[in-house]
Order: sequence, then structure tokens, then C-alpha cells
Amino acid sequence: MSAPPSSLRALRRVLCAALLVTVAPACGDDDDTTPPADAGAPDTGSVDANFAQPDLALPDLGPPVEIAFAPSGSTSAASGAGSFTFGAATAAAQIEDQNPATDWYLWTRPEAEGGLGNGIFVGEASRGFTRAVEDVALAAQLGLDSYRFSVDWARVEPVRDDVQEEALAHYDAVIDALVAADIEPMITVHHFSSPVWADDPRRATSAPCTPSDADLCGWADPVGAPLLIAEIAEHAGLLAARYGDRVDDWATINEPINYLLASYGLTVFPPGRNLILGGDAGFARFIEVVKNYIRAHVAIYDAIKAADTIDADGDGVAASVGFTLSVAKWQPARRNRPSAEPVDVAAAERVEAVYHYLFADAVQQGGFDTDFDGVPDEDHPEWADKLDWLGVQYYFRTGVTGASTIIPGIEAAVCFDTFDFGACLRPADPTHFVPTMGYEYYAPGLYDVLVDFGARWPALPMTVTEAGIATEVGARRAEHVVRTLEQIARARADGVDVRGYYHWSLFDNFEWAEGYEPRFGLYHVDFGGTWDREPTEGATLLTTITGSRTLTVAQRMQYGGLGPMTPEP
Ligand SMILES: [Ca+2]
Ligand SMILES: [Ca+2]
Ligand SMILES: [Ca+2]
Repeated sequence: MSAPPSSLRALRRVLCAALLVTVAPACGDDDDTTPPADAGAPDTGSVDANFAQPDLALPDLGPPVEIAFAPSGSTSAASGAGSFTFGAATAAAQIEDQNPATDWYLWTRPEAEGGLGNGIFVGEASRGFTRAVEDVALAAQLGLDSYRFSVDWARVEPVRDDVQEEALAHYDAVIDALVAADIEPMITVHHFSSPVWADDPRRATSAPCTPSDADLCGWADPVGAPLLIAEIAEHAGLLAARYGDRVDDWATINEPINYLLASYGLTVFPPGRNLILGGDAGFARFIEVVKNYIRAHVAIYDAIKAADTIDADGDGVAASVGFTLSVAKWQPARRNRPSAEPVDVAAAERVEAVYHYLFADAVQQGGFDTDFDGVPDEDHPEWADKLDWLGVQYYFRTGVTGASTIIPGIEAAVCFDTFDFGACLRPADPTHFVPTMGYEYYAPGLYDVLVDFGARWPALPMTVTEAGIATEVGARRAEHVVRTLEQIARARADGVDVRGYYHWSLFDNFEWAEGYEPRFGLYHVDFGGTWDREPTEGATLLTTITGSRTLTVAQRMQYGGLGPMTPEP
């Protein structure tokens, strides 16, 4: 996933330093992992205390009945409508050991060892490279239809244009093992990690950069970015040609807004550049980064379509190409309470336009929404019709207020963890708070987003390519599995074309800027010990569900619904 919510602790530090604590209420205890309090909340607006507040009653799910899930089918062909794929997901940089050429290795490696010393060293990660083939058995034991993983670009191409046959053969072996286990591979081309030569994090953002084989200067450089787009498209074409005989499902990029905010805004991901707080000129550069990443999606899409000409699963489509989008339940807020004030509603709509619509509209309609009103207004016909399916990734509900305009261009403040400005809300149920990530799991938010997307893009097939919860409590993970499936089933019953669910993650891994504390795995990993994988209660339950392709009344009674969850200890 999906780190930024609590990675934005770092943003809060940056902003609070920059603003010299003129917004003191938002700059409190940095390590607070308790839910935001309701009483005594900071007053960050000048509005009347009796501002309009909405009714946030929970939906009525009715009495639990048995839910049946159809067999797995195509992600994008018309024949796949109504099908349902059970899966789990990982990403290379989060699981792979022996990965020194990736920017995350350099970024997190201790300074004494020649690294940049940011956050927790990724190091051995989950030993998911050494164990990649045997880990396929974990997916098989769960009875999954599909496994989503990423190929690490830096492992394949540690030096520009020097492709490592050994690395390609490694992923061949993984794919062969999946096919042998009757598990369909889904490959993500770019999941938050790059070779160091894409944009060397050791170069200061203010330093001039001339693109070279050693450093293409990154997504913000007017000369380097087109070269980088061509390189990643070439890489994608190589993967498609190599693996296309066994792989049909491709995701180009992952959570683009989260990724670009973290890597080119908040400085918590490599290359650690801040293009957002540099005034209008800086923000304009950030927007150019966003457009270049859309161009990268388009180039990857075209490269895969050209190179993967073999239909592996017989649905009539050789390559089904989408991307995966981070979504959330964005709740208008003010003074730490839900708000129905028009200025807060409008602020939440702008955040939604950026997070939910900007990329997906751009690569369907062929246009860019320059003013974040949810309507593309700058024509890019070369981007049109470049999306076969959309991956939806849902983790949390959070507040957005128009009482602060701290985010340039969007004129809003978002509550990420304890980054407040009056946008943070107390979780409706304290047991739904996820302490290691600092946000609220709100199950019906996924339904709301899926229904919204189904109405906006009725011809676009969707798959929930990530949903999960950071917890060490097996029963909480089992509850998350059932509640997520219940909300997906609600959307399907309403006619929304949702074709699958991938749990994040198959096993515990390196959670980016958050290191190893949040555990998202269906399998628990013994980090620093044996690295062995042990099934959680979530894994045991999911195995039962996939075995019968049914969610029973008993399972729903035990784990489902909208009530309290098993608490964190
Ligand atoms: Ca194929
Ligand atoms: Ca196919
Ligand atoms: Ca617009």
C-alpha cells in the first residue's frame, strides 16, 4: 500500500516548522497513536460554533444472509462481468531481500554504511526474494485465484540499459510456480520503487541536473522526464514480451497521488524532493510531475499492449491493463466534527477530485483537470482510452476542512494521522481506530466509493486490488476480511461491476516510511528471527471462504457487520 496517512506525520513536521507554529493546535504531540479527542478540540475556524453538521448514521445492512461469490473471470472482457477473483497482493521493494540497486535500499540504508539513513532500513525486508517460489505455496494454501506482485525495476535494470537476465529468470520461476498452482499472476510494473539512476536521491533538489545514464533527473525535470518515461515503457515492454504468455493482468502504476505526494511533496519517499511548499512555481512543478506520471501510465499501457500478444487465460484479451488507485472516505469536517458547511463540503470535493478522479478521468477521457473541480479542462487526446480496468485500494475514513487552505491549489486541510487543522475526527467507534497507521477503518466507505465510481464510469470494470488492516490481532484481520467482502457484495448487488478482492498483504512486509511496525499480512513474518510465515486467523478464515466461495451467516455473525471490532491490546 498506501503509506502516506501516517507518513504524513513527516509533512506535519515540515509544515509546522515552515509555519513557525502559527497553527499551533495542529502541531501537537508527534507520536500520538490514540484517536483524536472530541472534547476540547482546537478551534481553527472563525465560524459560529453552531455550524451545520450532517447526520452520519450507519447504513442498515439488514439481517446477515449467505453471500455467494461467482467463479473467477476476466478483469476487463465483457465475459468477466459478474465474476469474482479472490487474491492477495505484495510489492517488490516491500518484501525483497538482496535488492541493493533500488532507491529504497539507498534511501533507508544507514549513513555509516553509505546510505541516506532515512527511516528504518529495508535490509532483508521479508526475505521475499530468496523465498519467492516457496511463498507461492502461501497463496495456494489460501485457495486464491490470483496473486498480485510487482517486478522490481532496479533488479532488472540496476544500471541503465543493462538488463539482468538472472533477475528476469527469477520472476519467470515465480510466474511458473503460480501457473502450476492454478493462480493467475497480476503484475504491477511500478509500485513505489525505482532504480537510483531514475532520480538519484543523493542529489539536492536545488542542484542543477543534466540527464545522464547515472541520473535521469527524475519526473520533475523537463529534459529528463521524457527520457524516464521512455525507459519505463521500454522496461514494461520487456516484461510484457517475456511474461505475456503466462500473464494477462497488468497494473501500470500504483496509487499515483500517494506516491507522488510522498516522493515529490513530503520528502518521506525517495527521491525526497519537496515541490509543494515552494510557492506557486514549486506547485506548478509538482503538477508537471503529476502529468509526467500520467504520461508514464500511457506509455506503459501502450508498451504492454504492443508486446503482450498472447491470451493466457482464454478470455479473448492478451493484455488487460489498468492501474491501482488509492481511495478513501473523505468526510467534510470543521473544528474536529463532521461538517455540512458548504466550504468544507467543497474542500472535500476538491480532495476527492484529485485523489479519486484526476488520473482515472485523464486516461479515459484524455484530459487534465487543472482546477480540481472534477471536470477535465485541458485536452490531452493522446491519453484517451488507456484504461481497461481500475484497481481500487481502500483503507480509511478521514476528515477534510475548508477552514484551512494549507494544501496549495486544493485550498483545504486533510487530517492524516495527527496532522490536524480541525479536520481530524474522532472515530465513530474507537475499536475501528488503527493505531499503527493513525486512521479510522470505516467499512461502508468502500461501498460508497465503488457506487460513486460505478455511476461515474459505468463501462469501467473494477477490482479491489488492495484492502487490509495493520494489526497483530488475528480476529481483527478476520473481521476486516468479512466486512470488506460484505461491502463489495453490497456494491455488486447494486449492479456495480466489481470483479475481485485482493487482501493487502499476503504476508507482513516493509511498510515504507513506517518501517516494520504496521503488520498487514495474512501471514505473520518472524522478522529478524527465522523469517518464517505463520497463518493468522485472517488467513484461516479466508481459506474457508475461498474454499466454498461463500460467506456464511455464521461467519458474518461472528466477524461481519458494522459493530465493534476486536480491540488492539
Ligand atoms: Ca498475456
Ligand atoms: Ca486473457
Ligand atoms: Ca476542471
